[in-house]
Amino acid sequence: MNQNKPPSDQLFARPLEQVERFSFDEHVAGVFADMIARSVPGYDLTLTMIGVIAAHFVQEHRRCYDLGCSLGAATLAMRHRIPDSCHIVAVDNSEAMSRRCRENIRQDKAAARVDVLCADIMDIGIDQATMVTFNFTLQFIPAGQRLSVLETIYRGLEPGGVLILSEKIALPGDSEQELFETLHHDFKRTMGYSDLEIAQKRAALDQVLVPDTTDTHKERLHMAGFREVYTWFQCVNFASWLAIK
Ligand code: GEK
Repeated sequence: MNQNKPPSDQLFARPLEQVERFSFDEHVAGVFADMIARSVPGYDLTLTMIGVIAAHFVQEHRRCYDLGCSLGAATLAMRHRIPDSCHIVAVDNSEAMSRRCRENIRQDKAAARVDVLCADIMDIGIDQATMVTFNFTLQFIPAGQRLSVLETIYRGLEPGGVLILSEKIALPGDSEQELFETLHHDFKRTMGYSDLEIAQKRAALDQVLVPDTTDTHKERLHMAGFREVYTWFQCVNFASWLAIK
C-alpha cells in the first residue's frame, strides 16, 4: 500500500440537503483507507490476522480469494505472508475500488500473482481455493443471497481450506444492541468524526449495510457446509470468524 498518509474522509462533514444512499463510488474510494480505519474498531487487527492465518494455512502453489477487496488491504496482507508461487484473485464490483486496488498491487513488491476482477461476487466462480477472505463485505450482499454466496465459497474451497468472514454484527438483545451501538459511535467520535458525520453516514448506510447476529452467521456457515466455525475476534459490534471446510 501507499506509505503516505491516506486522504482524510470528510464526505459527511458538511450538512447535506439530502443524504444519498451510500455507494462505493469515486469519492468513497478516494478516502476509503482513512474511512474504514476510523469507522471499524479492530480493522487493522483483522488485516494483521488475515496475514497470520494465511501464513498458517496457505502452502506453495495454492489459490486465495479476497471478496470485496476495496483497495486491496486484505489482498496485500495475504500476499505478504504466502509463498511466491501462490495466486490471489481479488474481486470488487466497484470500478473506482478495483482500479485503485490494481494500482496498489502494482506498487507492491511482493511476488505472488494477483488478478483484480471488477465483478459481482454473486457472479464469479470460486475454484481450488485454500483461503477465502470476506472482510466486511457479506453485509452488503442482499440477505436472500448470502447463503448461496457462502455455498459457492464452500464448494470452491479445497478440503481443509479456510474462510475468514468479518462483519458488523447485530446484537441479540435490545440493551446490548443499544450499548454496543453507542460505544461504536463513541469510538468514531474518538477517531475524530463529528456527530453530524456519524448521523449522515448512518443514514446513507441504512438498508445498504444490513448486519446479522453472530448466531445467524454461524448457523448460515454451518448450513453452507463448514464443519468448524470459530469466533476469533469481536470488538463491540464487529466480529470475525474462521470457518474451516
Ligand atoms: C478491506 N475487504 O479493506 N460484489 C463485489 N464487491 C462488492 C459487492 C458485490 N456484490 N458488494 C459490495 N462490494 C475490504 C473492505 S468494504 C467494507 C471491504 C466496508 C464491495 C464494495 O465495492 C466495497 O469495496 C467492499 O465490498 C466493502 O479489508 O466499506 O465496510
